[in-house]
Amino acid sequence: MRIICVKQEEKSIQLAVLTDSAQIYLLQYKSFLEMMKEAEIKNETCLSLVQQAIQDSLPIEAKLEDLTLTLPIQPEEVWAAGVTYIKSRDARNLESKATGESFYDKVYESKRPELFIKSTLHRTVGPDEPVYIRTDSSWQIPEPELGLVLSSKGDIVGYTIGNDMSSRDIEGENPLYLPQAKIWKHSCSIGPSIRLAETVEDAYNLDITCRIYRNAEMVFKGQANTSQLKRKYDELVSYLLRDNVVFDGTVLLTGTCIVPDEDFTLADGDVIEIEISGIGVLRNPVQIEKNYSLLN
Ligand code: DO4
Ligand code: MG
Repeated sequence: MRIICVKQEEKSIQLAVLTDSAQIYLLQYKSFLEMMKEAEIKNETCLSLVQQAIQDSLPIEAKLEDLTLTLPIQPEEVWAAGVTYIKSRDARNLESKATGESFYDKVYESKRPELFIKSTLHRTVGPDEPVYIRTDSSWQIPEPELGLVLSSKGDIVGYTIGNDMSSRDIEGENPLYLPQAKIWKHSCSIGPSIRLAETVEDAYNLDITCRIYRNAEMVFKGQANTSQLKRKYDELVSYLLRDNVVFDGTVLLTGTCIVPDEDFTLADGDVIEIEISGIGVLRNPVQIEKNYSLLN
């Protein structure tokens, strides 16, 4: 059972459910957050609200491909975990030209995970919206990641796909530059759906595929599986909750397990596709923002 958000005329949005048999039912909620609130008030799960709604209505005629989807949730904050897969640890060591035991080696093994704030709602885009590349970086990649959709108490209510767009040269130059290597306008995308947690059989066995196209030709393809994750989701969430304020609908990205080759950098006009089994395909074109301001 997947929740999508459909863009309708006059820019209004409508929540809907996509069943495993590809039927689409409109829900009475304007947003995932509104549905979460109602589930909390009624002391029910989002799944039971959705099941009741399906029972009481008929699917719409339109197919998924006929609809314009938008962000499936409007998260106030998107957080991310780092160096949770061996692939990421090795990539960080390479880009920072680490010699001997590095901070990345240490954090991969440490009890405390690396967590950082990745994005806010206004920096985050949904399916088919452009992600931007920085104008002051010459080594940029998408990071395909499984996203946990959380309640304010830290319950995992669903799973989505996230793209943690990253600048490898800025990150590699100095780890203190991490916020600049990770956060800028349109540097994060989320979607296309949220699979409700109760409908995921095994969240540690999800295939992740990333494809990048340039002039309609595939220039990169990488595949991995969440079984390769070094940590547990609850462990990441428990550190996020420590002495913190977590909003309903916070998305926590769980780290990248796919990294393009060393000589690859994104270019204006590329198209990124990230697919996770049971969630869908998050597709975003890559752009340089037209009205950027570079001060020096
Ligand atoms: O330490 C840098 C960030 C790593 C990251 O974003 C990841 O592993 O996905
Ligand atoms: Mg990442």
